[in-house]
Amino acid sequence: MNEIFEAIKKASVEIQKIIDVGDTGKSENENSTGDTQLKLDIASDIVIEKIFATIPSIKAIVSEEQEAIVPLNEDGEYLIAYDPLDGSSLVDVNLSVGSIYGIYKNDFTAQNIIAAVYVVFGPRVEMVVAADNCVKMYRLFNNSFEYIQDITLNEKGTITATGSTQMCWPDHHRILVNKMFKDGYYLRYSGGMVPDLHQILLKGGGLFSYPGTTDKPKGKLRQLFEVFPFALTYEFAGGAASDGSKRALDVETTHIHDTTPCFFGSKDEINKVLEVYKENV
Ligand code: FDP
Repeated sequence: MNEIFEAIKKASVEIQKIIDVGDTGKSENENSTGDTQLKLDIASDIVIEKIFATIPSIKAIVSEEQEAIVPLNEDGEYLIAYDPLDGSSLVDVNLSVGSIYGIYKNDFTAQNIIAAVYVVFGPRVEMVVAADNCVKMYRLFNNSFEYIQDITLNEKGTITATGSTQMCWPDHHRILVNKMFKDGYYLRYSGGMVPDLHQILLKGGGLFSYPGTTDKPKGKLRQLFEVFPFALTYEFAGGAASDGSKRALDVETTHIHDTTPCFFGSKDEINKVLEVYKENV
């Protein structure tokens, strides 16, 4: 799998250059989930596909920005689902964005994800690799990624980050979040899944949630490109991930662009979610 991690590093160096100097405007296209694509989304997607196409061990890829699976090598062993530039609504205000990669075997299902990588493009570029039951962080220095540290979550954290608008939260979600504030949790939500989850991982723990809402009962975040890669990362870091009633990595996928409500955190916070949600899901 090392050649895949190396390919992601190479793509990330290119994407950083595109973010630095590229046009941050909207394109005229929509992706399969109905989001208007930015020119940067499309440019990043092209970079990744080109680089992955040179790796013989990759059987097929699917991008959050594309409708269908792209076959690459019949004899390849790995399948990759990726979101080339997540959090694109933050690009024009210069907040951090990121790329997310889920590496699967056999088929694109939660049971078959074996590794995950995300890259944060912030004041610094950091890459986090979840593989072989551990989570390792690297930082970009002069076009090369250097190992910085392993990441492990505490049993309980101090941060809460929750998506959508309160107007669309179900009552039990409001109860959960209010309880966390009463218990002293800090609100930390930038609106970018990658930096928000990265912050919780590096600060030892907490909860990131994107619940099912009145306007999006199945949540907003996509299973293959966003939820499963982070679920694996949180589990490998000693935390947990859920859809509100079960382990996120037990969620079934019927279509590559399926979404699911999702919760990622330290074990203590995920237990709180399950307690509050058990009466209501
Ligand atoms: P964005 O729409 O900017 O691409 O993946 C979608 C995402 O961002 C996540 O990065 C982020 O966590 C979430 O949507 C934010 O959604 P809300 O604005 O509804 O909270």
